[in-house]
Formats: sequence, C-alpha cells, structure tokens
Amino acid sequence: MPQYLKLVLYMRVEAIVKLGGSVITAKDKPMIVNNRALNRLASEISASELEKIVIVHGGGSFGHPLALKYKLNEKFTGSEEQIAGFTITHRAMLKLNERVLEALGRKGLKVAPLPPLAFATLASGSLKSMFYEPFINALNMNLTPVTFGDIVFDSDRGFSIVSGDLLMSELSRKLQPLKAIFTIDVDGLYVDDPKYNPDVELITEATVAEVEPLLSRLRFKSSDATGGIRFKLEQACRIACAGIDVYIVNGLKPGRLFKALKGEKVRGTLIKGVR
Ligand code: IP8
Repeated sequence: MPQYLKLVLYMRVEAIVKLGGSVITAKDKPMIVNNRALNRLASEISASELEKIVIVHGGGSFGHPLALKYKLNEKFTGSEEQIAGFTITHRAMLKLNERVLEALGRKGLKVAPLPPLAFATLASGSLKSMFYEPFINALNMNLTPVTFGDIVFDSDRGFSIVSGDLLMSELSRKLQPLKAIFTIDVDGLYVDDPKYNPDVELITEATVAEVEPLLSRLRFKSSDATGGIRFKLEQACRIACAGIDVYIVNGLKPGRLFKALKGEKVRGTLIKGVR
C-alpha cells in the first residue's frame, strides 16, 4: 500500500485556522465576498510558510441568510421549499468555497477542498459521524485541506447546519494541531459586546475555567444560523480542553493572523490549552 494511504499523520499539524464568515464576506450584503480581507488573509497564511495547516471557513452572507430563510436548522417538514433550500444553501457555500480556494491558490497554496455534506452527519444538530481520512491523506500529500460550514444530513431532523466552529473543534481533537486560530471581526473576547460598549476591555489571556462562566453572561444576540459567539466560545473551550492553545484574533486587521500563525505577540485573546 502506498505510504500516503495509511491513516497516520506524518508531521504534526502546525495550525488549524478559521476564516470567519463575518471577515471574508460583506456581512450585510448577501453573497458578496470581502475580497480585500480574503486576499490579505490568504497572503498572511502563505507568508507564514507553515507547511501543515487546515483551513475552515464560515458561511457569512452566503450561508446564514439562506439557512434562516429556508429554516434549515429546524426539523425537515417535507416541504418542497426546504428541499430547494437545502440545495440552494449548499451551492451558495460551494460558491464561497470556490472564491476562498481561488484566493489561496493565487498565493501559491495547494489545496484539497472537502465539503462537509460528503464527510459528516449530525443527529439533532450534534456531530454523529465524520470521515477524517481525506484530511489525513491531504496533509500527508502536502495539500492544505479547506472545509467550511455547510448543510449536512441529520438523522433526527433531516438536515442541519454544521458550523465551521464545530468542525474546528472536531478536527482539532482528532488532528491535534499545535494551535487553533479563529479570525473574527473584532479584536477578541470581551466581557461585553464592543460594538455597543466601546469602553469594554479586551480579555488578552484566559483559561477555560475563566471563559466558561462568561458564556452564561454573554448578552450578545445571535442573528446567525449556528449560535454565534457563544457557540464559537464553547467550541474554543473544547479545543483548549484537548490541550491546544486557541487564539481569537481580528481578521479585518492586517497582520494579526500572520502573527498568531508565527507565534508572535499579537492583539487578541489566547485561551490556553489545558495541560
Ligand atoms: O459561519 C455556517 O457556518 P459558520 C454555514 O461557520 C451555513 O457557522 C451554511 C450557514
């Protein structure tokens, strides 16, 4: 059997990166890519010269408005409309994925696109099964796996949205990268929403034990289809509980992702891996 077909990772994954949907798309304009941010993030990833990374991207204005419109996170009622919405939403995510792949490709990354609809299933919105082999194969062949939040089959509801944040935590636990980085549209984790309370202080470093009580206090309202910042933080804590350092940085600010990838001091929040 050729070596690359064995289910063993030959080199440690250096980082798993989430390109936040609110960073790479224009939030309030349906199906519009934020080209400037996307191209810069692709440059920063390329300039970091890390060899083994996994990239996950969110849905932003491609995925969330459609998922909400077609009620894809609610039980499948058998309606023609929901069925149509299933296909429309997946195709919208494929379109966004294509734009991400193009941007990464232009910066010289060799990518392996992996759509969750074909490798993951859920049960009542929680992960039921996931096929990791393509990720391991891709990494062993020096390809960068690129996956994304998607609509997938759900054994209880018919189908559900799998968030890129859930994929970040599942892949982190399986692949054990050295670090996990979430890019979002603010500087990191705050005790309150900085968009409404400009005086609130950034949490620069925290343990899981310090973040967990914040989850219940968060007053950020989620207007997306996958649970917003609270769900993201829950997944960040799961990753940290697997012993992996988690960085949350502003993907709209030049250089932040690059610094986080390189392990340089960066403005953002570090949730320390539990060791
Ligand atoms: O932005 C959501 O992915 P996320 C994907 O990572 C869809 O939560 C289809 C809404």
